[in-house]
Amino acid sequence: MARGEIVLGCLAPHPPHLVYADNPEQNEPFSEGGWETLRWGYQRLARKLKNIDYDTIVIFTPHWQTYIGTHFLGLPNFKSLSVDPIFPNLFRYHYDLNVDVELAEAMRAHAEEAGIITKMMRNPDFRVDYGTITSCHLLNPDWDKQIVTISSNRNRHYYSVEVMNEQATALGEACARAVELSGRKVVMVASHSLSHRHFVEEAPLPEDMSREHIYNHSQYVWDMKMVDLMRAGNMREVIDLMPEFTEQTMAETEGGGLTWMMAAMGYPDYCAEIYGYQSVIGTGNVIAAWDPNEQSREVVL
Ligand code: 2X7
Ligand code: FE2
Repeated sequence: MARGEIVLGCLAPHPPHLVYADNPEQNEPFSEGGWETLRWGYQRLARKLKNIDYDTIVIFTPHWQTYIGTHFLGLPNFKSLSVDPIFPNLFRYHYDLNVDVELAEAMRAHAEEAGIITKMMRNPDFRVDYGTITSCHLLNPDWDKQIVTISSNRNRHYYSVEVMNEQATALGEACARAVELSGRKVVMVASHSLSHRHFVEEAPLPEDMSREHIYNHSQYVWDMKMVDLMRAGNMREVIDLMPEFTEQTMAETEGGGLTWMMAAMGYPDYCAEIYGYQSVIGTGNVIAAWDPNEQSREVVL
């Protein structure tokens, strides 16, 4: 069997607002649009993905929070209605997703070998989190690929951001070993925003773009520092700065997604493809991709 490989890594934020603004048939609420900078960026990245040969999307989500260990979806199919607990007015999405259980089990086994506490989620009534659904929908609206979803263990809250960074690194390395031995071609996805201070009052019309802006300037400056390092191909420094960035901007990197993905990909020293940056309810969101293949790597923005 040929060695498996990670063919692309994506930083894919998941505000449910983006699905709401797209009006896909799976989502019940209706919108007049909004957040086009991010949605058009996603559409461009989704077109790139259509031209890449891969088997499985492996996604790490901060909205499946587990307190004892790291969990993996462990049944071939999950189908239900996902209602966002904070934005039920925006997100009531009928999902039907297929899981690459073999790869999920291999990742779990490698993680266990590395000393990480793990569990497979085998409850058929388990409701898949909106982070997974939103990022997967926007990256692949056809839902024609299998998925592995990995939960976010709350290391940050039990211990510290530094411990989160170390644990997510070990998990990323274990997942990379599992991919190699599986023979699969995999797209990795870290599903989260960057800075994460946000407004606590919703505009009467959520998609009223005259109300949308970043929460504060220091949050913006931090986000741009991180995006500049991504553009420069300096992911080692991004991960080294992670504890400070996460603490100062309440960043959603606290779940470990970007650290996990960068560890799995060996800290790329080539330029990230940037597909767009925009705020959603004041949070900072960048869509970025790391393409190990020099022939298909692009300067997007
Ligand atoms: O989960 C989210 C998020 N990460 C960013 C913005 C808005 C809502 O939900
Ligand atoms: Fe989130």
